[in-house]
Amino acid sequence: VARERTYIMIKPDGVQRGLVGEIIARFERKGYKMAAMKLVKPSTEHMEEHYADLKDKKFFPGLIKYMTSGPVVAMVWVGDGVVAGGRVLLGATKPSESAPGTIRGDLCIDVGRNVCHGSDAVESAEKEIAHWFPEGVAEWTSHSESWVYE
Ligand code: YYY
Ligand code: MG
Repeated sequence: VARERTYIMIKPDGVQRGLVGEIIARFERKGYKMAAMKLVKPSTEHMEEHYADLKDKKFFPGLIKYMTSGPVVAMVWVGDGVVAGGRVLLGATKPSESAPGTIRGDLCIDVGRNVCHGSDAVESAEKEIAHWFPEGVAEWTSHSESWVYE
C-alpha cells in the first residue's frame, strides 16, 4: 500500500455543529498525519471548481449554496492508503447507508448535510490539494511514524 495524500474537508454543517474536533480526532487516532489545515469561507467559483464533476447533477445548485453558506475546514492528511482509508472513516455518501462507527454514520442524517468531504482517488486528491492549498503543505516527520508503521 503506497503512502498517499488526501483532501478532507469539514463542511459548513460540521463547523456549525461543533464537530471539527470530533472529526479531526478520528483521523489523528487512526494514525494518519496532518499536513495542512485552514478554516476558509470559500467563494462560489472556488466551490464550483471543486465539485466541477457534478455540475450537471440536479442537486448541484443546492450543494454549492450549502457548501458556501459558512466556513469549511480544509485539510490534507497523509498515510498508507489514506485516500480509500479516509473514505472508510467518512462512511457512505448517504448517511442512511453509512455504517455506525463512521463519521457520517454516527453524526448526520441527510445526504445534503453529510458533514465531510474526502477525495475519491489519488488523482482527484492531488487535484483537490492543489486547488485548496496552492501555497503548499507542511513537510514533517511524526514521532509516531515507527509506532504506526512496521
Ligand atoms: O464523494 P462523496 O461526497 O461521498 O459523494 P459525491 O457523489 O462526490 O457527491 C458530493 C456531495 O454531493 C455529497 O457528499 C453530498 C451531495 N449529494 C447530494 O446532495 N445528493 C446526492 N444524491 C448525491 C450527492
Ligand atoms: Mg465525491
